[in-house]
Amino acid sequence: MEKKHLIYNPEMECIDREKLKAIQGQRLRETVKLTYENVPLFRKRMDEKGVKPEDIKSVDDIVLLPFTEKTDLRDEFPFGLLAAPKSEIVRIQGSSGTTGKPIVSGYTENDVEVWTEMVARSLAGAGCGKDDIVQVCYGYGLFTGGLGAHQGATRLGAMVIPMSSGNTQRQIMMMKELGSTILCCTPSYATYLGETIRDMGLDPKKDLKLKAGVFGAEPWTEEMRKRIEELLDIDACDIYGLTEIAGPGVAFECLEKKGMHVNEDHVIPEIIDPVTEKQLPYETPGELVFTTITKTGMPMIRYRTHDICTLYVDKCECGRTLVRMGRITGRTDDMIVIRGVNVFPSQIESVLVKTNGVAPHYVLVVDRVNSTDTLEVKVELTEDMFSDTVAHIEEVKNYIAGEIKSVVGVQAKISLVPPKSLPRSEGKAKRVIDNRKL
Ligand code: DLL
Repeated sequence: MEKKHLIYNPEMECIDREKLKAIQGQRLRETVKLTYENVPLFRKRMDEKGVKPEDIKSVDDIVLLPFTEKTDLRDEFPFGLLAAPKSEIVRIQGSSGTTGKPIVSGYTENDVEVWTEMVARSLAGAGCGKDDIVQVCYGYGLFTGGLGAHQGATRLGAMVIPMSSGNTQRQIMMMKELGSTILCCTPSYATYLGETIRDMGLDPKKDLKLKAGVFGAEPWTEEMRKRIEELLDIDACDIYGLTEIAGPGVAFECLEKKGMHVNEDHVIPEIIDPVTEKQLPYETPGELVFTTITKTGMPMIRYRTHDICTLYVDKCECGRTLVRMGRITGRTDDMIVIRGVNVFPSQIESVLVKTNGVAPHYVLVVDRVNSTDTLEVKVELTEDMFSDTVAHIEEVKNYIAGEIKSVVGVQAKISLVPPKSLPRSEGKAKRVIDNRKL
């Protein structure tokens, strides 16, 4: 059957690529000037490289610019990277699961507008319009998922049900009673919802009105897509984003489901070799780097996402000319995403080194049980503690679980193992065993 494609902003989404390049060049020049004049760290880096804003003449000159890293956001926390006066910032959003200083980004009214448009495009890509009922089960709060999807759906004139995350029975009841047609949540939660719906004896074809889902915030696979589509009888589309750039909507899939269109009139994507830091051509996998070209609050120049993927430039059947990014196939750092929460092994290590009775030898085992990500922390006891009472060992276990929950934001199973029982490696320690099939 011929697919009907809804395009929110055809003028931009289907733009001639030469015209797009010219717009990108102009916007890049403005962003570099704004950032150079207002962000001391960026000015210092540019000066060190001997590059002046005037040297940036077209989008191809982007390679002259310095990179920005997540650590820069931490070091400059909270407002050091703002290019606008604090009084112009109307929203703070933050990233999940970071220790101590979180990653936060400040958005001006303009930035919220840009982001809203990007999500509106994304939801339209999955077939959402004014008559739809959008159930948002991404968390509302600092995390960009809930508010982001909410804003985009509102922009389309759809009816929004701001459920936020959790409370599965209630989600299903509302979905059924209100007749939700579009579902927004993480792919793992979509699977769980689907399985629960089936366990309850409901038949999505008869009992629900869902037609599509917009799922992201964590890596997923084609197999998961098939499973979700079967369980819920819907089209499942991928959506990508990150707090530092604009939350969900940086890139989105249309109903062709052949990769996510990057909103290139707002962000310039690049793929680089993570070691040499050289730009790579289309269709070559590498690390994804973004430069924002319409943001005014906290613009990001060549922000290294550490996500690995491939960009494709061939035209999509839907008519959009924007490049598409394939699925995220891994990361160049050691970050893992557990139930949508970004977790770094170093955060867990920071808890373990402060705990009496355990040695800093540990392994994190990540798995997916009944569609839910699980985390097991295996850590070695010290010789002294190994011969201690069972009650005392249990106390240590509970303490570690509590600390990890509060620092990382994820419930973990703690397994205390005998001294020297975990494998030692000669090179870089392998801290993470990810058994999820990605
Ligand atoms: O996860 C924003 C978002 C919300 C995207 C809702 C989509 C839907 P952060 O919490 O800052 O922002 O985490 C960003 O999550 O660098 C990726 O590693 C991962 N990620 C996000 N979307 C996808 C996706 C939100 N579709 C980090 N596929 C990113 C794979 C994803 N990984």
